[in-house]
Amino acid sequence: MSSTKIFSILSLVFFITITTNAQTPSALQNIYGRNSISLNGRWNYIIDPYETGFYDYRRQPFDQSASGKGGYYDNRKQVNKSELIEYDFDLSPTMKIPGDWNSQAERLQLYEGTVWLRRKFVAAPKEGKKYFLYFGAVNYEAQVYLNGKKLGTHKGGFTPFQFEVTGQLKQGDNVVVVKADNTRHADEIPTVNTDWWNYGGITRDVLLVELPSTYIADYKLQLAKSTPGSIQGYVQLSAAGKQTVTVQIAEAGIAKTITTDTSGRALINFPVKKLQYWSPEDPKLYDVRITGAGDSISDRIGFRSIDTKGQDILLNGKPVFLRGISMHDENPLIPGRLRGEADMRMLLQWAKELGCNYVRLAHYPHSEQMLKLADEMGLLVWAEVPVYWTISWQNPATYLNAQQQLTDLVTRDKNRASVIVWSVGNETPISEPRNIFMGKLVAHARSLDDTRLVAAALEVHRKDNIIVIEDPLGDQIDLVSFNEYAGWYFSDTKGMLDYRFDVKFNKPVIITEFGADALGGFHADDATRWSEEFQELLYQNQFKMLSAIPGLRGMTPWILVDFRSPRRPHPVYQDFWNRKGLISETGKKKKAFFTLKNYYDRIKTKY
Ligand code: GCB
Repeated sequence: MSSTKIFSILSLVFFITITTNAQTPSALQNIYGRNSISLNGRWNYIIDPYETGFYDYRRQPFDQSASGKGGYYDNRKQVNKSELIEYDFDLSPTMKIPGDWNSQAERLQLYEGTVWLRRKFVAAPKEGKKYFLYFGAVNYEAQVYLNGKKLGTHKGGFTPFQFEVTGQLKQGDNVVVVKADNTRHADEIPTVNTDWWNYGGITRDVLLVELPSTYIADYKLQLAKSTPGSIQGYVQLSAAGKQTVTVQIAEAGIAKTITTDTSGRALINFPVKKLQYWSPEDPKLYDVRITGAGDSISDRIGFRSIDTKGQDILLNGKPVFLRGISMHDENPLIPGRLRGEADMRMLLQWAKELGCNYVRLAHYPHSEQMLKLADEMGLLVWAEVPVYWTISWQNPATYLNAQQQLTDLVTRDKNRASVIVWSVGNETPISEPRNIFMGKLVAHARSLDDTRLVAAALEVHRKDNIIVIEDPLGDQIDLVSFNEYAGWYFSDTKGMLDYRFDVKFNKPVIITEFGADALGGFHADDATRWSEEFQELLYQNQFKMLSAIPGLRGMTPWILVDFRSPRRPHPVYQDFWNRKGLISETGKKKKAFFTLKNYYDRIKTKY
């Protein structure tokens, strides 16, 4: 029986994701709270630039032929010596999963296209249980096959997905094959043009997850925005019909039994008298346990409120200044995508050393563990979808793709206290079709979650020496949040001080980016581009400029660490690195790191 049939109509309604062959749910809530076996480790791979393992020589997909056979997913081995098979996974090299492919073989460094990845594993499926094959992220398109049968397709390089494999999973030996394709396309999200490395492959965890026949598919518990005296949300079971569910937060004295409605959903609305609110200074997490319908799951959830009032951002009702830094999901020391908790901790620890209480996780969803770590370490988070620069605003499929990625992000991270902002995009140029597209995304984010702020990193315009923020999207979002590169992309470190800001909205102002490239260890006078001194002076002058904005409530300068970018070819200063990091590619702090740290130390006492 196919996974499509196994899913009830109900779960289809709730969890439609971007697939072609199968409808599969958005990520199950709290995947790391589940019984699972890890399929991480070494996977054999075959580079397939012409997609020979997917199409026959008439360019017809093998998996759509009458037999469904012929592709590399058959995982064939020569059994007699006259047999012609032009691939062999067993004899092919291996790479580490999770891990992008670019960082694991020289000939893959700049590769864009298809790579086949295969992992053999042993399973012992039990009667009455359900099984899911889960991927934390595959960039960009994944076609997944289990034991030679196609499970489905997923698009989107930074969001999780899974396929139900109950009935297809065998006792004993199993084999999973993934065709990962990171080819860029104009109509996709992101589009062809970005300022980051297009790392391909299975970049996050792969898990085989075991669940009871009816399971807790999703839940949300958050401090209500309008009535902070209560915890609100829901528990969603995988099956329709009335069942009782118990929610316990022992430390807060909460133990409630609620009943699901005919759709399997039970609403939560618990008044709370005494709660220790989560904040960067005191990142208190409560143990939460949900039990019902033969399933149970534990989580650690923090409770806090976030709101705006005039030009203030209120955290737990009190004004807060967001001392932030932007970061990519990249470890410069590999260099490649973050591969586990140690890599994540390293980045967030650097942010803490800078004196941050806030991070911008640019420009796409970072991993689920990263958000859990931010919860634990007390860092507020701006979370974003890769609606970046100029995408196909008028293509309905592109919009649906963006909306799905936003849904998957919010679905996954809605219980994380650290997340205070959903960002629907970055530097998207004003036009009527774009305004409609972005406006719909803002409304969608609000419809999914009314407990957080919604924003986007806007562009600025210059009129003489005035930097104007007048993007009409500013009316719809909660923050006046914009990127501004005075001193780098326009003007220089002296001339930038002549600029003033004209902010057209009476909302909290957040500078989502400013910065300058500096090659770590290159020292010169402060008028010399690429020098640490230039970058340092630019930061100092930015602080002067920004202090003139009355509603300034935070910033996330660009960026914590140098990162790889195909757009940066200068042979001496760049070598395919964007050098705007405050920390170099070798992990060494540049002068501007301390400039920003001093500034944050100074203003810390004000808020
Ligand atoms: C930006 C983009 C960011 C780039 C940065 C730069 O405005 O949002 O993705 O990397 O500028 O360095 O130019």
